[in-house]
Amino acid sequence: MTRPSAYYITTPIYYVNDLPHIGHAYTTLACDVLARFMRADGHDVMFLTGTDEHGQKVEKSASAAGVEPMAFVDSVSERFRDLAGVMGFTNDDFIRTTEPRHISSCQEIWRRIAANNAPDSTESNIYLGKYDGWYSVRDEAFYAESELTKGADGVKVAPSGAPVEWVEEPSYFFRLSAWQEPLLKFYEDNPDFIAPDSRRNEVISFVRSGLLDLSISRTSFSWGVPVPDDPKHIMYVWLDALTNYITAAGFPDESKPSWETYWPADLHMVGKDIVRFHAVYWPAFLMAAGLAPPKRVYAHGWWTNEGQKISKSLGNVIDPLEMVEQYGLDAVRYFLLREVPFGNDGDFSRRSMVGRINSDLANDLGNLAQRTLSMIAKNCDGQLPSFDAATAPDADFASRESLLAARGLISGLRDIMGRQSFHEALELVWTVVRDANRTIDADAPWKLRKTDPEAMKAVLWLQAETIRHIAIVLRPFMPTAMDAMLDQLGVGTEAREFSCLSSVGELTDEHSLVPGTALPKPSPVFPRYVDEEEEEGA
Ligand code: ME8
Repeated sequence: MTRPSAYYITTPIYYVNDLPHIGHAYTTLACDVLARFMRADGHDVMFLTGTDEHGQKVEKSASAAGVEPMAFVDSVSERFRDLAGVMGFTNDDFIRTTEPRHISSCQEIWRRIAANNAPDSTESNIYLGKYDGWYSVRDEAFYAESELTKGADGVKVAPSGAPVEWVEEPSYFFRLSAWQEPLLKFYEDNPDFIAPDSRRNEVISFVRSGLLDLSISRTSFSWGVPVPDDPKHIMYVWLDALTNYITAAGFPDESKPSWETYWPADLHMVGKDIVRFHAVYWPAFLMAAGLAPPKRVYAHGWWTNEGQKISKSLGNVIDPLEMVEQYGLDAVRYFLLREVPFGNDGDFSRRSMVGRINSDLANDLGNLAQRTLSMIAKNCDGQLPSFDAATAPDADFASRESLLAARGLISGLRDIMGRQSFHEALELVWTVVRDANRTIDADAPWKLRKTDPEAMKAVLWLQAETIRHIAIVLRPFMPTAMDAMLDQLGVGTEAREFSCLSSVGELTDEHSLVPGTALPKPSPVFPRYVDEEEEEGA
């Protein structure tokens, strides 16, 4: 069955024992903006996030806190639900890997993987063996000797810098080595599966270099999902965690409408550090279980803070709540997706944040809306001015060009958002914002006020209609501020979806602003940010 309108997007599920930081906020924000964009464009969206609550790391943290693991995860997973409130996230589900629905899903995927033979083999995908090797609890990952280096104090460390320990225990293995060729064929057949290209190349060369079988169970601790029929073994936390994406779609009950509608997922958004798990292990597990792999994995870059790596030990972790309190939610959402080309690493600095607020938001967009709205309030009795496309001497107005450009935005944005190129989407909208500021200067309605009031009204209407288009396409990025702008334009809440935009070359249609509509008193949506530290220094 085709499902043209469904769109299933996921964030990674976050390790429950860390405090939410800018990295978590960033991944989920990107998904939230895309989910809002797709909903506004008429898609049936399922947006999932949640917490990763099993594994040795969590068991250790609970024991350090002197509580049972379940009590520990119950209290700390709350912090990630709170983050959604702080950041304005609109996830449709929040999955916890300790939920019964997930335990049965994990055990079923295991059974199916085990029931099938590895490609070109008469042996099952899963076999019992013994793991002798290095393991990092912090990364919850196994490493080959060749991947390790000596850390500062001479002990061996993983590429992530995390310490490793030697593990020897009975373990079930997944015959990953047999999936090397099917994976390479899958990447070739699905060129959009991994993005951006740099990550795709990295993954393909990793797989080409040869895959080792993967240990997928542990016996030295118990906080996890028991392996079916052998509960001394706990499923490897990454097999457990990755399975969350199908649990939330209804697996193992494949008769559920949600399964039919949403699986395979359209997009797993992840950070670059966990691309291997999502683009190598996960499609191999799914194919081994006879299930379809997701359509796309996008691995974004990492943030540094004022040029420094963010880490607890450096004490420079950025708390999303503090950022929002200081700069405002819409500005933070805008900054994170505008400042850095999505996919690249980026640096957070106070200076660049304030720069974006004052130049892009206050000067460009805020000013554009404020100029038009305050002129309408003063000179048109607070009502949307009249405009008649048939009779207005529109050919004379530069402002009609910016309206036509604003009406063309959505088709460009659809393509750009389909590639998750968030910064490019914002740059495109800002070409129109800047253009509209230029055209209002060129038309100078403040001069027309005396010489030709009808022409002034036509210019103000054209500008107001341009702002309506801009505000509607920017709502996924800055929902609160754009709703405030649309309120000031008298646009009803039912008229803010993309179906109320038009990409055709006409100036008016049935969705256009209605002359005569009474408008509320305007107030600036983006005030300038006055940096107290700089003020004091000045
Ligand atoms: O990896 N900049 O959970 P996690 C940008 N439980 N992104 C960052 C970042 C930074 N400085 N620091 C972290 C896990 N991230 C697993 C996922 S999914 C089946 C299981 C990103 O809490 C990082 O890249 O460590 C990852 O996408 C997420 O935040 C961290 O998740």
